[in-house]
Amino acid sequence: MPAFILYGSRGSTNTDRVRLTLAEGNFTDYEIVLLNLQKAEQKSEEHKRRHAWGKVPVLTSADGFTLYESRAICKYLAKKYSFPLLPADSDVEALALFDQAHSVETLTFAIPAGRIAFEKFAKRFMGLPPDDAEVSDALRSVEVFFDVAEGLLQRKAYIAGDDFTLVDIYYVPLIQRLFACGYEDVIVSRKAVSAWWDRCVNRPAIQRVLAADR
Ligand SMILES: N[C@@H](CCC(=O)N[C@@H](CS)C(=O)NCC(=O)O)C(=O)O
Repeated sequence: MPAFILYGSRGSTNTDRVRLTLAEGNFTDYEIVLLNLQKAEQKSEEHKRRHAWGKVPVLTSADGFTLYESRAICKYLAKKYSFPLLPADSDVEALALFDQAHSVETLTFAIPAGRIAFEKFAKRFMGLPPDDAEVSDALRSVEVFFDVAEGLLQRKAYIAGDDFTLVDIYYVPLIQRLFACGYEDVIVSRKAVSAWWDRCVNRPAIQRVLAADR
């Protein structure tokens, strides 16, 4: 029996965040069950017992422990299986800087980047046109975000400090969406951001996941 089941869906950036974390931890003792979001399988009564809002990803372990929210799952996995993706518990300042970087990613980057991904990527599969005004507005926020990140990344190699951490992984799925939607300039036009992105995306574990999805 695998250590846990990961309920996810194909093309889900939130599921991919967890898959990338597992790949970085070199952890394979799990089963992935893919739900079809187009068929609203995530809203079934069975799945809503795992996730009250009927979303993916969700992790359920053999002993009945259930957890949703992609970043909470990633952090749980890193702690439980000692993936070298978090500062040491004894380094209170590094942990605080990790939490700071985590909040910035979730609240300042992922919200506008997620709006772009929804308008330009997800809506295609729903047969709906993008709302161009919504895309322009979100793109402006993402540009401003990376203007600031450019300054920070001139002084450190990774987003939370000198080491690659979970927070760097958190960015990968939505930056990939920006590339897929034709907005790669947001990254490649900024020297330090672009170098950071190359350092992250060229990691062997990340390359393995991306290659599997091609
Ligand atoms: N903040 C949540 C977001 C979860 C989420 O919105 N997942 C999407 C797939 S990427 C989903 O389940 N969408 C289907 C729905 O909302 O019904 C996380 O990080 O896990």
